[in-house]
Amino acid sequence: MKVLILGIDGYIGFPLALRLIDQGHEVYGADNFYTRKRSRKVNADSAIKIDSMNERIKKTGNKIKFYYGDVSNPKFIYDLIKNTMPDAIVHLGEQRSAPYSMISLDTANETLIKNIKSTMNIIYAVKDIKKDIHIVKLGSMGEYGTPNIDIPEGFFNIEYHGRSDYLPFPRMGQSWYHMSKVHDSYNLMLANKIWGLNISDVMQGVVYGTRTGEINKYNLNTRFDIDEIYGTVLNRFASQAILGIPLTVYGQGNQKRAFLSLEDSITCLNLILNNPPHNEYRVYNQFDEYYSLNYIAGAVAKNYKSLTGTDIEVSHIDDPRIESQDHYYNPANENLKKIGYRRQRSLDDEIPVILSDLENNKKRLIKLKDSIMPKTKWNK
Ligand code: USQ
Repeated sequence: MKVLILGIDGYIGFPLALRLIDQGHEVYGADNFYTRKRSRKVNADSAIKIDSMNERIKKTGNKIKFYYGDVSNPKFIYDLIKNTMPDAIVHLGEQRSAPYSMISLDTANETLIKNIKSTMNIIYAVKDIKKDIHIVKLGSMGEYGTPNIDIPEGFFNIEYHGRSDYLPFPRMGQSWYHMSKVHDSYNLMLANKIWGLNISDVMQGVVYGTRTGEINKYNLNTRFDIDEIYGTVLNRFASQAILGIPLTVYGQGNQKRAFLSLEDSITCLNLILNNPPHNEYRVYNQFDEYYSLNYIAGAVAKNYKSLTGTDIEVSHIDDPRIESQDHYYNPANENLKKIGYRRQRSLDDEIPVILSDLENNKKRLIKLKDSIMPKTKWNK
């Protein structure tokens, strides 16, 4: 397979590239190093040192062909697709932080406009240049919000006033970032309806972890963010434990979210690439299990205690976000199981590995300490 990864420098993009080259696929990648730059702008950085893209490519034996550019620029995307003529495009190249999108009108507009534009660029370029390309688009479980009913995979049967239909499930993102992904989903759905494009729309949960089999094999790290803007919850809790500061559960901690390890995320994307839809818009809810934030904090504290013998405090701080604190949550994830997904790494497999990797990077963590406490508030 010829695969073009947009956002190849990111947390998911780079390990996915390693998995694909290891399997003998032809890998092309694009990035404008936006996350590296934005992260420095908020006085943060990857807590685990990562190589430059040149170094990364060299260490893979020059198996990745890299293009520098911005996916929200239509000319860049058209030229890129004409030059590479891939079988599949994995679009991971969007602004990926919910807190970043909530800082100001500028960052909200930047997130909405750039994210929506990038997906539209891909839709039009694929339609105009090579209609059978499989578009794998990274969406978010957060597109659904937290409704008081079960969450299906994209669509559901509904009866209303005596009539019934199979309709898109309501999407209720809780940040401008999540809303940008909601708009992407509707745009992809329409692109399939009018031009028959082959689309896998991936509603991914919160990813945790520092490693995959190929990160170990090639000895090449992926970035790992722990700051209030780019760090996600479990990765942040693990770094707080290593720094000896109380874990920052926002609000009551009964909020439930869907989670999966980095290894499982890469395996799922690989399965999706190997099972392309034909003239279909297909939705996958990509997660392994769902947990409350209290459970996640407890799992980090428990693993920290068994590694070090030391207790770590779990604190409940004012929730900077507007989100339900205690709610029903029951999302489905059958579509990935149907194409062969089985969990490879559980929470208790992965947390000790994360803690040990972070312990080895403690000096970097100490430098990032000031970026941890949340400053971005939804209701400001
Ligand atoms: N949270 C805490 N303490 C923290 C950080 C977060 O309690 O120190 C809570 C948040 O309030 C939220 C939950 O943990 O309820 C998840 O927050 P997060 O920052 O880990 O994840 P989120 O902002 O939802 O976004 C992340 C990724 C995004 C992806 C999404 C999947 O940044 O790209 O789309 O996870 S999902 O959460 O399913 O929408």
